[in-house]
Order: sequence, then structure tokens, then C-alpha cells
Amino acid sequence: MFIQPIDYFLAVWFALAAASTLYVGFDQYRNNPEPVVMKWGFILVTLYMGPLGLLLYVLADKEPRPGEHEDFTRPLWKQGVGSTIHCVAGDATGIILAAVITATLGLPMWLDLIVEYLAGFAFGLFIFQSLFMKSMMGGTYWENVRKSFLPEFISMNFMMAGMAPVMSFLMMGRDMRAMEPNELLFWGVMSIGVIAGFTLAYPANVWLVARGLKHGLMTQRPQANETSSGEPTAHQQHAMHHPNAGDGRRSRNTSHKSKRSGHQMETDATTPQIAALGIVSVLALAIGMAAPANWLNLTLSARDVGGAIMPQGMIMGRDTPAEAMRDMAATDPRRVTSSYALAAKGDQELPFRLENGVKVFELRPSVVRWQILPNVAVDAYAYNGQIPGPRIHIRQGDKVRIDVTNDLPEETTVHWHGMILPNQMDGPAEITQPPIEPGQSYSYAFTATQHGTYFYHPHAKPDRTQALGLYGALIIDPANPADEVPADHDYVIELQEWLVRDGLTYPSMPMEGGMPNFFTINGKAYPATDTIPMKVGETLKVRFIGTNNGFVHPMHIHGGPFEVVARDGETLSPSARFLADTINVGPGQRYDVVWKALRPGKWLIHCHIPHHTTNNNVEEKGGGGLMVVIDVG
Ligand SMILES: [Cu+2]
Repeated sequence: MFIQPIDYFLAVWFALAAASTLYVGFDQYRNNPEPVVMKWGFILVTLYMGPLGLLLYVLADKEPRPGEHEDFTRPLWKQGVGSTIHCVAGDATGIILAAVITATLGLPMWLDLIVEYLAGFAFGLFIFQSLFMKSMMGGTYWENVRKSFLPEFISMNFMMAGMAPVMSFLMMGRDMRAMEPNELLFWGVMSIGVIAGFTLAYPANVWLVARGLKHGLMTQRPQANETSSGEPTAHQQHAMHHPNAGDGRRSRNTSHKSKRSGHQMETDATTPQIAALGIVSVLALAIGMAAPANWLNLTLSARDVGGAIMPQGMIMGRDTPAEAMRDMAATDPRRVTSSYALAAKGDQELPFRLENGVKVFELRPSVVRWQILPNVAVDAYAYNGQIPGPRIHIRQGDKVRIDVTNDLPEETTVHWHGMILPNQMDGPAEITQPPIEPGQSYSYAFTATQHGTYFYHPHAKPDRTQALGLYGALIIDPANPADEVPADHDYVIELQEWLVRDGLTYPSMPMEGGMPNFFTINGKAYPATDTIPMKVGETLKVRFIGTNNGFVHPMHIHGGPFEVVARDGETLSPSARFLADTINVGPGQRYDVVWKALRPGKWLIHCHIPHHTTNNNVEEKGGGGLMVVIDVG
């Protein structure tokens, strides 16, 4: 499933790469008079470099008109392309195969790079260079290995010097799906890496070809005149070009016929020249492999970060642990099990069944897509497909049991905030109970001895999972109705902060990269929030619940003061009640306030941090986010 614009781009890129490769392969076997090793070199490199591989092929190697290949491929820059193609085809194949295997095994990134280097070098030297070239050039296998070693070493060093940092930075960047071989992004990084490796290896290859240390492009044609004289068609003519070489050597190369005579190259490079280039190549390799460790945690593996997509602006240093990355990662849209339209409401009263006088409730947290505005949805964690979770409405003295089944992709527990209950029913993971693993269940049972406004939320990674939507109201009516502070209307307000960017939902946290840009009351942002209808003279009890994680929200009501009648579930004695028009609702706090409709009109309940009454900094219909209208008729 495509979840980011880059996924569509990559699909087009790889379609072009496939078409380019088909063309190059077709043209190679129909028209191109060159040895098999070069044919495969161009086919593989075009597969890795897509249209760029095609471009190199038609500019440097494709025979323009019959019989012109020898002359066409003679310029040094084309010979350098041929030599680099040759190296990259072998090395990159080894590197990519190793990358798939190490990612699947879950090896740390630093070990990945070393295995990839060794595999690339081995593949290039032992298979692509020595094995394929042996049939071309003659000589024994080990003779080819020995002669190829130094030029292959230098070329591979530059290749990996380009490829390693590209892989490190792009695989461990914001979108770490790039570490997973089953994602297009992984293959996109491989492509960019090969292009970078090619670019860095090219200058060295030009020099190596010019000095007769490596082969460039070659021409290999069946000899028509020899077939007529009864010789088998396998007798072929090789043409190898070393543009620096004198005419004598070139003519000797092009004139050698059926008798294979081993490596034709003689180098005029000096030992200090080769040594200096070798040292620089090792230095480039060391920088390419090690420098990214200044910024990236190369001890992590693909398995550690599991394809996480990180928020923009999160500080990720070389010491950021994998768990911190998983904690801040976006909800994976592919985990969403059901979607809800804007009309869907949270905080629905949860039905129960009676078992031996116990009220039994069921909670199932799962991953849902929840509409907070007509054009904005969050990929959230939700109890029973609702945000806020369903309201558990009971009476003081009730015996209750809540069966929780975890349908989330990560562990959870439930904490009954403010309740007096047995310790093992309290919910803190690892402290009073083992966390409820995905697919597992746990039952919470207690007797409600208190009454008032309470709520429930997870106590396993609440920084992530509560921020993604796990919370719900627990409203307990007093056993004696006279203990209830009366009002004509009763309205619960559950606050929440969201971080939605690039179509992904991240757990909002008060830290770099985690700041929220959407805010909801009961799972909707204004103007999608409720309107509370009232008549002049009526009273409204608002139960503010700090179900959010990050901010203290100064909640304000227009049109006259309210009376604060309860705090954190505890009803205030009449002498302790007070009038106010703004109350600071911090995370975990509850305030019950009673407001009287004195005048007709549209009166607001809203947070007094103005950023919290916008939707991604945009005002719609006079506001946004934490805003509800009381419509007094
Ligand atoms: Cu606020």
C-alpha cells in the first residue's frame, strides 16, 4: 500500500527502470557486438540505475550503426564508463544481496555495511571480474583474480565510499521503511546508492583504464571469413581499447584472433601512482563507512526500528535508542482496521451485562481512522472504535469488571484514574501487572466507592498510546441522588492534542518534533464539535477532563462566570465552591463547573491558548480546535 508521495514516484521510477532494462537487454542481444560480461554489466546497472543506466548505454556503448562499435567506443570517457559499469555491476549486486540478507537477519547497520563491502568485493572480484573475464581473456582463474585484485580493490573502495553514506543516511532518516527490503523505499535507496557509487568510482576507473590497469569497453565479433574456411564460429575477434596506448598495442589487440593469449594489458602506471590512488580510495572508503556514525545510531537494525516513520523536527542523534524512535513513530496506516466518518461520535455510554450482581464491561483498543474535521482524519488508537473511548457510567457502590482485550500492535494496560481499588487492578505495567500483550486479555474488577468525574487511560507507554487516542470518561453517580450538584444540562469535555502531518498521525508530545497542530474536544475539532442547546435561565454542568498529555488548558466560558463545584471527582463543600470564568485543566485533572445561561445568543467554551483554537494554525468559522458553542435560545 502506498502511504507517501515518494511511494508513487518510486513505482514510476522502477517501471522506467524495468522498461530501460528490457530495452538494453533486447538491444544487447540483437545488435551489440560486445562480450557477454559487458552485456550483463549494462543490463544489471540499468536495472539499478534506471533511465540513467539507459542513458550511459546509448551515449557510450550502443553501436550507433553496424560496424561502428570499435570506433564509437574508443574515447577515454566511454572506456571509463565501460570499466565502471563492469565494476558496479558486480559490486552492487553483491552489496544489494548482502543488504537484503543482513536486513532480514536483523544485523546492526554498522555490521551490515561491513558485510556489504565484503560481499560486494567478493562478488565483483571472484565472479564478475575473474570468472566472467576468464572466458574472455583467457589465463587461469587465479591469474585473473591476482591481476584484477588491485584495480578491483580501488574501484570497489570508491564505489562503497559513495554507496555507504547514502544507505546510512537515507535508510536511517525520517522514513525508516527504507530499512525493510519489502518496501519500495529500500530499493529506491539502493538505486540512489548505486548512482552515488558509480559517480565516485568513475574518475578512478577512467585513470585505471587509461593506464592499462582495467578493461574498458570491448568489441567481440564472429569472424565471417574464418567460418568460411571451416573454423568454428567460436573463433572471435576481440578489440580492447586503451586510449593512451600507442597504435602498436591497439593494433596488436585488435589483430589477435583465434589463439587466446591471456591478458593483453601492460600498464605504464608507476608504483607510487598506484599506491597513492589506493591510499586515497581506502581513505574515501573509511570516511564513507564511518562518518555517518557522527549523526546516526549505526548500532540499530531494521528489526529494531520496524519501518518507523519519524516526525519532522525530532532530534535523532547517534545515541537515540530504537525504543525512542518507535515511541515517536507515526501510526502505521496499514494497521488501521476500521475507519469512521465525521458523524461517528465517541464517549457513547458503554453497555454492560450483569453477572452475579457484577456489571461487566468490555474494552477493545485497536487502530482506527477517525475523522476530526471534514478533511482531517487521525490514524488513532481507540477503545471500541470510539474517540474518546466509550463512557463507563456507573453508580456509587457498583461492583464492576472490565474485560480488556488488546487488539493494538503493542502492549497496553488500563488505569482507573482516581479510583480507590485493589492494587493489582490499578493498571501500571510492570509495577502492578504484566502488560497486556497484543491479542491478550486482562480483567479489572473493583467496587466503586467514590462518585464524581473520573477517567481511564493506558498505563503502558501512555506518552505514545494515550496521545494516539486511548482515554475515556468514567462517570459515577452518587448513591444518594441528593449528593449530586444539580444542573439542567450535563456535558463532558475530554481534551486531546494531535500531531498530523503528511497524512500521518504521530503521538503528540511536548518535545522537539512532537508539538501538536490539531486539538479536539470529544474527538472533534471546532467547527466539527457539538453545539449545546440551552434556554435562558437554565444551568449547564460542564465536566472538564484533562485526558490530554501535553498542556495545561485554561478553559474559559463566555457570557458570565461559572461556579466550580467539584475538583478531581471530589464535590466541594458549598463554602469551598467559587466563581471563576477560566479554570486551568492540567493533564489528569477534572473540574465540574456550573454555568448559568444569563442572556440569549451563542456563547463559547474554549481554551485560552489561542493556538489551541486553530486547526493547524488555520481558523475556520471563527476558530478551531478546543472550542464548543453554547446556543442559548
Ligand atoms: Cu489549550
